Amino acid sequence: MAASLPIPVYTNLEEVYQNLGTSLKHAERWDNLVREFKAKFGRTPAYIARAPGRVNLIGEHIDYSLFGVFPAAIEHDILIACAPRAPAEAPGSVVAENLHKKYKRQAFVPVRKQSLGAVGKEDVPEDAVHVESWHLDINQAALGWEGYVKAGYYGVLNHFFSPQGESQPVPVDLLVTGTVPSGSGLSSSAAMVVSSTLAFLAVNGILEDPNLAPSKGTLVEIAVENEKRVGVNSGGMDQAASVISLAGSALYVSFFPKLSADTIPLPGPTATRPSLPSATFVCANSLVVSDKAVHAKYQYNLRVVESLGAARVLAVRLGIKVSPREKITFRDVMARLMNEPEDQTEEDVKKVREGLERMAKEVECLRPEGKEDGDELGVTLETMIEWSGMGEELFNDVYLSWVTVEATHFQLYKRAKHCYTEALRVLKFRDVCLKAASSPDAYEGTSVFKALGVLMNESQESCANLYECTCPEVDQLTKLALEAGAYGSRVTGAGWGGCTVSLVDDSQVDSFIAKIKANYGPYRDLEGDALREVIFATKPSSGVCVYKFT
Ligand code: NG1
Ligand code: MG
Repeated sequence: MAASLPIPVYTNLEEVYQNLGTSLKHAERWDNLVREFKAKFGRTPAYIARAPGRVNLIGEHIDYSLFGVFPAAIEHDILIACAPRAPAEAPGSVVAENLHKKYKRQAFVPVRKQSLGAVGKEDVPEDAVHVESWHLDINQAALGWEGYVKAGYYGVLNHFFSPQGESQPVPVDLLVTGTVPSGSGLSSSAAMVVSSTLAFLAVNGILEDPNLAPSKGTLVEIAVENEKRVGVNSGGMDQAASVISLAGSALYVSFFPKLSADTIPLPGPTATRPSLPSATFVCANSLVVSDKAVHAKYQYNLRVVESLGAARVLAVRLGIKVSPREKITFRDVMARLMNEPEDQTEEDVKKVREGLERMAKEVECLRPEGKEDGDELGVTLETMIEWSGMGEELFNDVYLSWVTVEATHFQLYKRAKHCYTEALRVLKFRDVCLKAASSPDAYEGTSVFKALGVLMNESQESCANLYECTCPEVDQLTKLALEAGAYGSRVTGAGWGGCTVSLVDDSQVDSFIAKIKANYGPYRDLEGDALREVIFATKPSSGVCVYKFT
């Protein structure tokens, strides 16, 4: 199981590049980081922690309904060079620099704080005991770059250093550099939080202590927890992809009954079959910023509410038992109907597939009677509450008290239909990859890539029409991608802007990019590095690693 593997710590740079599955083209960036660290802090770093961004190949907006998704790490990453400072400094104090000129030097010191109950627990009872925990100020309203560094540090402090204990965190100098574009759906935030978590684990000797070193899976859990410190309640896909991925493979991440992840090789030439056809994923940024802080966050939360509301109504319609305050998910509804299939073994996955096929039909019961298409399918809040069988007060308390939702209509049918069909597409996509890996004869020319492309296009259509998480620019980019010869093209990440991902034959990548540049308005004036920043081919990269200077 990929999640139980240890986090790789290399002492030889050649091993790092090998692990990245790419050539020495990264060497210059790593050398430059070391040079700059020496110039700023007067000594060689002790470690460099690396965490990549990710592209989601298929499986959009279903992680919070507990269905498996299929991301891959990308070559773009965050690197953090770090070293301990003289122990006379305040325990755990940090001086953080960023190679990006826009981001200014920051210094901060974690403090011990008394709080009620355990850190992060809501609804603390009156008789809760006071506990001490480490605290760092993170201004969620005006989040600076160092907020992500602090978020990563948080979990390390509170998991590994008791505020009263004898062992103290070391003072640290660190230098950050990154190539993951922010606000583009490629998860720069997860890459920042994961690399920071990793840097603090390394510099405090935790990674090399056999009694303390967390597995990759534990690092994912800590990073998901840490990301909440910057105000995002994410599903875990981004952190799992950044941590667990292996070069050349995608990651099948499942969340039911708990988070687990398996690397799945993507079709392409292998050592024994070097002549097999090869295709590449190309990310193209729509340049519409997917602003999680304002518009997209509202849309995102509304989708979560619609999904939960639809799951509750579906459970009622299908006669499934739900306890009064339970936030039942689409996955739970199916699991109860089908006797708890868990996608852990291939046999289970088969059962899940059957379940999904059934659910794609069962959701028809969510259509308001007599109404056929378009927004007509939406229901008012009053109708949703009536259909849920819960009283208004209870419904508001369970489903609406944590979020601001001002929608006049809730699209129960469309969101449910997207979720179950998208989850099924993920399993089909996974199947195509597994078949290609076990029997290269399945290729027959480029049929493997065509099959993946069809699933990507169906996903795009569902995201655009059923989940309504795209925007005109994203839809236009995917259309242009197909015209430029892609096997398939779709929105990736939360949507409402951000990036698309297209599957393109290796031999056509350059002409593909040239065609998109010529036809997508916002790219027309971009050349050289500016163009390479917004549209680029990426082979699946490997997840985190740490380089230790000896
Ligand atoms: P992005 O916006 O790409 O980071 C978000 C969520 C994911 C998932 C996707 C939609 C966060 C940190 N991540 O991804 O968990 O729900 O949207 O598939 O919010
Ligand atoms: Mg993100």
